[in-house]
Amino acid sequence: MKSSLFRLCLIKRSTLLYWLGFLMLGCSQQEQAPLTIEQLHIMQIPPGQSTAAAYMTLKNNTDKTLVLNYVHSPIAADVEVHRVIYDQGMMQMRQVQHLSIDPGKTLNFEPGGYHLMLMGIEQAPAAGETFDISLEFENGYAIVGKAEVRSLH
Ligand SMILES: [Cu+2]
Repeated sequence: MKSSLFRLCLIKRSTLLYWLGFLMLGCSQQEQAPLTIEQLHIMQIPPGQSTAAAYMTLKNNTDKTLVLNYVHSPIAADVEVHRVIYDQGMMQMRQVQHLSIDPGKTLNFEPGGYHLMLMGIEQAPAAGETFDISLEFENGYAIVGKAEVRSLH
């Protein structure tokens, strides 16, 4: 009698641990990344061209302003944040030194607006290939995005 009661206790404890583990797993899966990069891509680079503009959707999931400090990619000598502006009807590109993204906000990098300017590309990736672009923020946060090379056709 005594031993069967003991066994019952053991079963209950293991069941409890099982459910606790399940709950903790559920929580960690729901935890959101501080930053989300979507649709990161460049258009296929024509022969002889060593620069390319990269586009993406960047979302700041934190409750703090994120300031982008440094961008780099193994395929480019240099990567700058640019913004297209119109000055007296003339289209110009300006470098943005410290791009900030407000808490909870989404920033679209798109033609005619913000873009990442990849310069000094020696070996242009082919359409369908992917390559890394790393983003580093003032608070020490860093993220690597996979950029897709989209076909011009
Ligand atoms: Cu540019």
